[in-house]
Amino acid sequence: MPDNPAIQGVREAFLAQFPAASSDQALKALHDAFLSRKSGQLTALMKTLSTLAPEERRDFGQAVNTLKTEIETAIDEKRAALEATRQPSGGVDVTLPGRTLPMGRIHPLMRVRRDVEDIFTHMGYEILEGPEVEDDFHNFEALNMPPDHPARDMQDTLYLDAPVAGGTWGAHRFEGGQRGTVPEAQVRAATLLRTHTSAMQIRYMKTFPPPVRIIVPGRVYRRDNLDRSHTPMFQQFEGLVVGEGITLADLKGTLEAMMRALFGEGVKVRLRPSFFPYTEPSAEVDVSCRACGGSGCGTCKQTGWLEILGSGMVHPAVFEAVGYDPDKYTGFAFGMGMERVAMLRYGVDDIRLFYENDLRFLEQFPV
Ligand code: 2NM
Repeated sequence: MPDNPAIQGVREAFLAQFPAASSDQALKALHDAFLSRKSGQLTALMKTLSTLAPEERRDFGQAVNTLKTEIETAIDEKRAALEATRQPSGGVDVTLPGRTLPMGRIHPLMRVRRDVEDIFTHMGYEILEGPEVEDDFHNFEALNMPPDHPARDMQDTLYLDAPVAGGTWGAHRFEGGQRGTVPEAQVRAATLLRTHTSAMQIRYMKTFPPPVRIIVPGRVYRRDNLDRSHTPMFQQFEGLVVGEGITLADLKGTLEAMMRALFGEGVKVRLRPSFFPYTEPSAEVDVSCRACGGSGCGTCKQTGWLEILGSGMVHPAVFEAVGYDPDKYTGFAFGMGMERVAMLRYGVDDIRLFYENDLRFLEQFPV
């Protein structure tokens, strides 16, 4: 009876389909096609038993059962083999090497900022930030810039609530208005985006007595259009030291220490006389050009020097505005743009690159 053509037919049909069944679903489908109670081919064969002569039934039944066992065993074994290749944690092969994720980097401006903060922390300074939205007193008035000072011009400062629409006050802008037409009370009530972090230094001096040793890093805003050397928002740090007997020599020594730490031991520093309303005397500070070593090149416009910051001895009027005794205390201050330092350090010739977040730019800096 093993040679029964009906049984042989079903067996061959199974053997033809079995090799292609290589998933749990395919094996289940195969099992159902041959063995399911309702529609399995083998079940159908079994149902023909009653149509056979009684003496044929035993052999036929045995042969069908043998095939049934063969099919079940084949399916079970393949299922077990599939299971064995599967990994324990839901199909994840934990022994495979991991995919490399792109590595984040420190932004060049933050690199500069951290370096400056380190330098001054080691010299005993406090690092603090302040509000970016300021008022007229802290940003201008207390810094010896009275209401008619040109730096308050609406051309330069981003006001959040301009005293008069169109801006008729300030030194240079007269849109149908007339200089000085805005009452001083309104000027003093203005809110604005700080144009320098000195505003926070005023807050600090109003709150704490000398001695003062602080660095204020942070975002500042100016009404500038974008070009390769201007952005309407940039970042600076300003330093302030106040005490008894602080001199210009202290300023110079501090600046030299900072420049050596930022640009290397060999850097030369020079002070040039300048003017700021909040310092007297005031000095602009140059460092020797690293691109040419001081002999003159395109970077330093053939001068051998690069302007890096502004500084000076704090003006007595500033001390008076914050309630410090100008006869007792002296101090120095400086202000420097983070972008400028980063551009010189890394040879970047367009400030906008720092704010575009183009990975092709950012990926060039160390992790
Ligand atoms: C500069 C240049 C010179 C400065 C002055 C003060 C304060 F609060 F003491 F008056 N803070 N920062 C200062 C002085 C800033 O930036 C170019």
